[in-house]
Amino acid sequence: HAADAQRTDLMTITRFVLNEQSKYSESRGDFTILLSHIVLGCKFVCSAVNKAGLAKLIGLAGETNVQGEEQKKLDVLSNEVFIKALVSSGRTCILVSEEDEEPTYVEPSRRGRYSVVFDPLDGSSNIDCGVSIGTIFGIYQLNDSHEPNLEDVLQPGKNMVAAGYCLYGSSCTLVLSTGTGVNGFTLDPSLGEFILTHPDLKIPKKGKIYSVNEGNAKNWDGPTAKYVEKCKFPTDGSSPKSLRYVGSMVADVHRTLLYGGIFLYPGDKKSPNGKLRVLYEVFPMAFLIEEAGGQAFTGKIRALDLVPKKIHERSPIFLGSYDDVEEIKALYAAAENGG
Ligand code: P6P
Repeated sequence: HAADAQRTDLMTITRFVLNEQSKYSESRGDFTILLSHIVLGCKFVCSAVNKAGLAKLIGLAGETNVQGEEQKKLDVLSNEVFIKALVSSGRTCILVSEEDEEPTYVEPSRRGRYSVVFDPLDGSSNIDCGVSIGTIFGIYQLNDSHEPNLEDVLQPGKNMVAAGYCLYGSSCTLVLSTGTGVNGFTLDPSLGEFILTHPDLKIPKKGKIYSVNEGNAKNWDGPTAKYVEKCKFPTDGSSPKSLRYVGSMVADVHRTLLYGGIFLYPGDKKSPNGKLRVLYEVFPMAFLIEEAGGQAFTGKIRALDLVPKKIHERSPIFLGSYDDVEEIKALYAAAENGG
């Protein structure tokens, strides 16, 4: 009867989070309400992404975002859906989106205690060729009801109360942590519900995969170049690592979380801070990887200790299996000490 029990005992993401939050006596269900609106946004984007090719949603919207990249209609749509869903939850006060140059300050009558930083459709340059893309989000909580200001979101990632991503790939998978481990939920389209499919995810301590854009090798600094060289030509008699690089952060990080290994987006001579954004790419992924037992490093410090100065600032990032990140930390430390 175990199989029957499982089939009828559907652990949806809402039920899972309610169970988790009910452990905190002061919880009034606000976080659960906020999360249900994020989930609504993910369901909408999942549906739109799956129909994009048919609904001719692809193609340029003509506008450009803060990155100067041309926005695709799906970007614009996804951003609007998430902003509206988050405001209508009545639980947010500041929203920072990769698509908007300025933060959105929620008007007082609809304000709540949470700030959400998010990339509504990361990897969007891959939309037209059908490669997996995703939504990434991080959540900060204001600890009192002061007038929200930029300082409330220029916080180190370790102050986040939750983080997650939704991968729009062969299936639609939402991976979430509220600070007590990592859990994965897969959308069952027939129910329109995210069902718990990956309970208590832990990243392998060491992996056999490295994930980096080798096309930037010419500009890498010493420690990154040395590390990648060791992946390809190990000196300890071990086999070379495999290279897997999708070029869509959510896809590359999801594979790293499940299979182990290391994902690198280093800084280089051309872009000393790399390409990935601190608030809504580096922090949420670092939060999840650490909660799953891995590490996330900027080349100088623990990624979650970084204190951002601007909402769209970038940072180099090396994240993944504990032992693999430890190796590149040692190379940066040696370079620091003139090694
Ligand atoms: P590159 C996608 O545009 C993105 O922001 C991330 O999703 C991805 O990890 C990275 O850029 C890929 O960048 O320079 O390797 O194409």
